[in-house]
Amino acid sequence: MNTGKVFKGFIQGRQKLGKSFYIYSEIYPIIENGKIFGFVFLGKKTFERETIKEFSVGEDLDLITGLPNQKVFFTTVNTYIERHHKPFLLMIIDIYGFSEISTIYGTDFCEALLKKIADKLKNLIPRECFIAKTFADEFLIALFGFSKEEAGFFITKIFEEFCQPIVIKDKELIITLNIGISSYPQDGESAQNLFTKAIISLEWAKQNGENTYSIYHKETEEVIKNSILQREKIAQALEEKRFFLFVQPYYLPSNREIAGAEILLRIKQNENLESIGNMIDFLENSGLIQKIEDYLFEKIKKYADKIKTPLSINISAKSFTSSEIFSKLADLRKTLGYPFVCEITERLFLEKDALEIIKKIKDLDIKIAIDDFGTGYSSLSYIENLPVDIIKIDISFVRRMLDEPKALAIVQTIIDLAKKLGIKTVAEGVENEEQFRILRLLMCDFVQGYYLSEPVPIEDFIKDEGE
Ligand code: G
Ligand code: MN
Repeated sequence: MNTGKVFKGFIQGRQKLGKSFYIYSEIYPIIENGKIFGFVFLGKKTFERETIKEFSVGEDLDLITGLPNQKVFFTTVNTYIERHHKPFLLMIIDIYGFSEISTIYGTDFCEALLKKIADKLKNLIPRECFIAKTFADEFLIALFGFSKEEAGFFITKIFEEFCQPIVIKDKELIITLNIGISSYPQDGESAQNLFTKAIISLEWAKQNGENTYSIYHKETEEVIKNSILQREKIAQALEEKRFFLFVQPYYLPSNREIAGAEILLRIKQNENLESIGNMIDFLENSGLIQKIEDYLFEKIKKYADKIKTPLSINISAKSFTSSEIFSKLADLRKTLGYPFVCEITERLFLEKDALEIIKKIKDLDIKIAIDDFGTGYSSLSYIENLPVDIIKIDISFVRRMLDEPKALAIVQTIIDLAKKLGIKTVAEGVENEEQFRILRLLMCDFVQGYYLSEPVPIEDFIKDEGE
């Protein structure tokens, strides 16, 4: 007979009156001819909560919540697989924006929060199931006996429970979650495999916003793997400072003089330069956009006294959900010394406090341009009520306006309307002489596009300006 320890640590129990107790336990499988045919439980002693810390050295238990850790979870799950071969679900629950909560409220608060969450989850899970915690902010649950079809019931219960605010030190907080799920035996044959699949599902859920869950599907794996690769690629590019500032001017149609210049970021990948424009959704959802904007602001400040042309800077609508952006913009405004333009897309108008945000930017003496106008959530009430300075007519209208009368009518109407409202217009993506001439006839205030200049490295732009 051969025995190997499966679990060593504390199991929490609850008395009828609600007082917790702990049992120090060791669980040994009894293995014969390579097969487990039973377990030996060694319950040693009960402890008060206060004394538990001395014993839980972190080897098997999570020090904050007292739950078993990931290692124990894996062993328990693998043992269940070996012993029962029965279906179950592996679930990872992640707290949305935990690092922000930790920045705002501090470590003590977060430890208390994790304990409360652990308690809530413990009360929710069926008795025969197993809960543990990773070293990060995720909880692991093995729903023994559950199939994919039965997952919905349990998930609903979790989301319902977490609609209630959690109270810590007089503060009320509603936290949101993401859940990733994989199932045995379809998605993997070991705890480790199932964990990887659940992580993939969790990533998928995270990309769909707060309070979402995802059950593993082979088809989503490719998408998620790509986005994980992409995130690593971008994080690495940031680390290695492979982001470069490019500048694309916009011009006065009357004399083709430069009126301003838009800053665009490019990532260098094996000698190729990639725009970040098509990754915005991804960058926003992965939280990388903040890091990139910080980098951008620092770089612009470095060049501030060398550039004579007024600058336009693209800012993601998501950035305005945190108030930090306003101090960053104020700082940049001070360094540049003139009212630069902040380009935002119509997505910002989906924020419930869009008006507040726009006013705050204007209060910093910064101009506002609506980028890619006409493709998102354009509404006449926005341009009537919001103090917008510039409208950038989207490239898709400019590209089609010579062939499609409707596109031309839209371009003309945007220009006329803007003029009546005292808003300037920039036509994006002007690629040829004909488009340029039409826009000049329509009295578009500024034009931008490959016809006049492609984006150029900022160093070259500065050099040209100096000549
Ligand atoms: O979303 P925003 O409008 O900021 O995106 C600008 C992007 O448009 C840049 O990546 C830039 O390279 C690209 N761009 C600029 N001018 C032209 C143009 O004339 N034609 C095309 N196809 N793209 C352009
Ligand atoms: Mn832009």
